[in-house]
Amino acid sequence: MTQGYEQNRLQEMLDPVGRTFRIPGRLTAAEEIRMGNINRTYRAEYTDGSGIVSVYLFQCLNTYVFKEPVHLMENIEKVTEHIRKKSPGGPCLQFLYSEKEGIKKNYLIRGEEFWRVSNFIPSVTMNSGTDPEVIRRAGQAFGGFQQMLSDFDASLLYETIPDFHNTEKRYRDLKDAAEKDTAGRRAEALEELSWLLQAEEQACLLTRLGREGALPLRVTHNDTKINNVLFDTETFQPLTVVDLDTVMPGLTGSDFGDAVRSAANYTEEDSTELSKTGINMEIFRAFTEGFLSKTSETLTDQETETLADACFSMTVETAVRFLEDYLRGDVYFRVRDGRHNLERARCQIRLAQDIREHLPEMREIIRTAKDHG
Ligand code: GN1
Ligand code: MG
Repeated sequence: MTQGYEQNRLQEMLDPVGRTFRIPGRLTAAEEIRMGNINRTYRAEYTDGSGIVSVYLFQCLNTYVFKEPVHLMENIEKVTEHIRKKSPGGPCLQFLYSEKEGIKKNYLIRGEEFWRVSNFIPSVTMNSGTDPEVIRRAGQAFGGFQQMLSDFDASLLYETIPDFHNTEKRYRDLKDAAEKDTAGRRAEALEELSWLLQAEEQACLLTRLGREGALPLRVTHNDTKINNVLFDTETFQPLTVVDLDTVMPGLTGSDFGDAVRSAANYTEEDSTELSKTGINMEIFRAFTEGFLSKTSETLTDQETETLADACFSMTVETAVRFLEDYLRGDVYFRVRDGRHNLERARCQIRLAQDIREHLPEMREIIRTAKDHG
């Protein structure tokens, strides 16, 4: 495919969306941002009559994953408004509105597609293998995010994906997928299945404690992959936390564990170099100190004591989800090829094994950080 052809295709797709949101000027450049495993994201440049360029972020939501996108957008509107009040002047995603016959909407439904458009925040994102100081700031950003939402009324939020971090339910789904074996892939995944099954009880600890009421329900982000923090391109200071599609009532440990799983792995989450995969304790320490510097005063003892276990839970849960999707024939996550979900699952299993060996050391780091937080 030539570049010109690709440009035309993107512009033809985005132009009518931009017009609905009454973006001034002409669409002069567009590119897909290949980040995120669920939605499709594009960067679009508009040029006005005097040559001034403005940049926007277009997203086409995955409505297989998000069944009620209108409710999801209502959630985001409420949450971003709350955050804007708490940190006025800080950069924040702001969605554009269309207006038809007096009705304002921050989305556009076009055939099967669900679109939204926001301002584009010039920034960089991090993956694993980043400088610990930058990761410490990411910990502060996610901890601060949770802190800002601590007085947000959870009953105002629609549950965009029910049971999202219910590890027990994730296991039931995995077993169902393995039993049905619709894609005929089970034989390829026997070793992974058997490892995950022996880890089940330990992995479900967080969910069980939540279910029993031993851990408080808070308003959490629920998708704290490290690349969901935007950093300033020069100073590497965090600008804002993005990807608010799954902000829902949840457990602190889910946010902490998911962030550790993505930031403190020596490799990317889908690496096939499994001998290198494992938990980088220097990064873990930095993230923990950053996160607890913002949250330690509000966390209960039980929450703090289970943060290390939460890293194990979230890593295993992610492996369970990748393997389930592999067995179902790649219906949920975007994949590079037919092995991708299996490779992702293997990498998360390897990381979980390494986390299990480091749990005592991780607990000690959390204790020390809490005392100094
Ligand atoms: C998905 O699209 P992205 O990368 O933000 C997924 C997360 C997983 C992650 C694994 C709504 O997030 O839960 O941890 O992939 N988001 C959803 O890479 O399922
Ligand atoms: Mg996401």
